[in-house]
Amino acid sequence: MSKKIFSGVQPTGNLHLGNYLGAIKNFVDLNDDNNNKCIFCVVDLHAITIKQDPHELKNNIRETVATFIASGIDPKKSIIFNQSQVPAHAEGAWILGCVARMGWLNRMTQFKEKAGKDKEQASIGLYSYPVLMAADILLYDATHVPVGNDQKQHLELCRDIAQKFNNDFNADGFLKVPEPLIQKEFSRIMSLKDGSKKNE
Ligand code: LTN
Repeated sequence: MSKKIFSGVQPTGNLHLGNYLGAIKNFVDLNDDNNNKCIFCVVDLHAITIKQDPHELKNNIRETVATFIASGIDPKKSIIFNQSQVPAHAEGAWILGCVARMGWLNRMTQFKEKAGKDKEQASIGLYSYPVLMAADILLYDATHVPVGNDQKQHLELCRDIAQKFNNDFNADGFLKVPEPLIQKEFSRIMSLKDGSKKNE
């Protein structure tokens, strides 16, 4: 069965060997498999959940796409695009935000880590980040989403949202419930500056 694969990548800049081995190389393999239809989305709306310099962000978006192409993702075969250029992502996130429950989002461990001690000062965007991620995936009827450990919980939430939506509106199968593609675990590539840490 052919797979429709969706993945989002944050335009963080400073891409390094760890990113290549951890994610991009995997994307190239997925791109090369003729059974797959791949969509790679540079998620700038996710990036602005924490403060960004607009010029740097613009550069980072281009750098991310350039790295994809240089690494072997074929833009004629796979779709590479910029999230904020498609308004349906933000619109979908709003609608799904009315389906997702506070209790579900309160359990997201990444928010707890990123928000730190002072949750009152975290942006609402950072809190609802996984809802936007669900919109990304569900908009395209993706069948599979490559996930590393850090995104498993977010994909699980996306599945819950899709199921609740279909249930609430009595529309079985309207939103496709995506499956995880568990990424092969790569060795941790340690920083050359400090061998006890990973590059971020
Ligand atoms: N949250 C992900 C990026 C991301 C994503 C997505 C991944 C945004 N939307 C949709 C898969 C599918 C991250 O930080 N790696």
